[in-house]
Amino acid sequence: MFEEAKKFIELMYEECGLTKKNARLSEIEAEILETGMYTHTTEELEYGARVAWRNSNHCIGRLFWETLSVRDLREIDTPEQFIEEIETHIVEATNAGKIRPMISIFRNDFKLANEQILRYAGYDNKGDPRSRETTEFIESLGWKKSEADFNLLPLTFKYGGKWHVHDYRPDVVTEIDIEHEDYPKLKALGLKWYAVPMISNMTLEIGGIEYHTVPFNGWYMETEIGVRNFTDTYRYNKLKPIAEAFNLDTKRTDSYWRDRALVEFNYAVYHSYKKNGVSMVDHITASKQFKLFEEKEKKAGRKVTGKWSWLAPPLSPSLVHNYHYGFDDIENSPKFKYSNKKCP
Ligand code: HEM
Ligand code: NRG
Repeated sequence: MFEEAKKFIELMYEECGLTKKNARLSEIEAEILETGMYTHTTEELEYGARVAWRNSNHCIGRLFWETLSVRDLREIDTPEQFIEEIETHIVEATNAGKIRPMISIFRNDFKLANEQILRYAGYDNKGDPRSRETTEFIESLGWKKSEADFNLLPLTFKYGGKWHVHDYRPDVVTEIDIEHEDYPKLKALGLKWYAVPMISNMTLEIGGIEYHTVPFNGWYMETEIGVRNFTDTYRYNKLKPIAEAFNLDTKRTDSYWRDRALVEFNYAVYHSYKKNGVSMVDHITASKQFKLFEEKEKKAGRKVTGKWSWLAPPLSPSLVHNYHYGFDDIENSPKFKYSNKKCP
């Protein structure tokens, strides 16, 4: 534990130009000797979370790592406060559309069942197939809605040996209808998505300490919704009705209906968010921002790590620089990692 703590403290004090490093290390060593654990200061938590984002090999949005707002909520110790703080996070991160990257750090005593704080339920023939297992679990706790494509799953967490299920106050959540100005038939499909992607099933590791309850968010890149969530055959699987809404000939592969529908649909997703004043980045801009991140990191004397298959956007990948070379997928700490528990 002390070795991990030392590596982190050395990194932070070096990068931030802080003094009195040895005093802090002695303090940490004494606490570990006495209790087997040590406690991060709020500043350490803040820097650790930001660097964990900087080290996220799957993330194309890392240029903005220093702007992450960190909410130190380790003192929260009732389910009511937990619910309140999650709803406050959603509202403050949404920021009336101008999304703020944010993370809330809670005690490990709170255990979330949600993969993301906002997600749609999944049923055999409706909704998001990715959420089927979680939906079944939440229903086993007594939550029930009539089956539909876009039922928001409730906040579901264990605390004090008991599961708690909370439907968000409706005014907390922003959702966007997907439409296209030239094809009214697209809007008629009734597709919508929530504004803020907020991952809630990953573990944040800083200096040897693991935080399991750390929901974090940025904003969406349009392909996450337009290429993957609505188009993957094992997700909403909507490419064909979308192509029909665009009047494309879906009977012939050589009409290029799949590719043409995909491009036009991603345009629709992007502009629907913008029309509603909600932050979103297109894949070309995101890649340019990632290039700036690579340049900035190089100047700072650091090596950018990454995973090519996650960083190449799933729409027109060869149009962006990072398609054309690889990255080392080495994991540095602090970092976000998959929680080894299967939710719930
Ligand atoms: C993954 C974009 C903010 C940490 C991703 C992915 C994209 C992305 C496109 C790949 C997702 C996928 O294919 O499913 C962005 C954008 C952001 C942003 C546009 C805007 C600010 C953040 C923030 C954090 C973060 C604030 C953490 C503090 C991660 C992590 C992953 C990831 C850990 C990997 C998730 C996984 O492996 O399942 N990001 N991100 N990102 N991002 Fe970001
Ligand atoms: N693809 C997932 C979200 C993963 C994380 N993406 C972000 N993260 N943009 C989806 O729901 O489509 N973020 O923190 O902004």
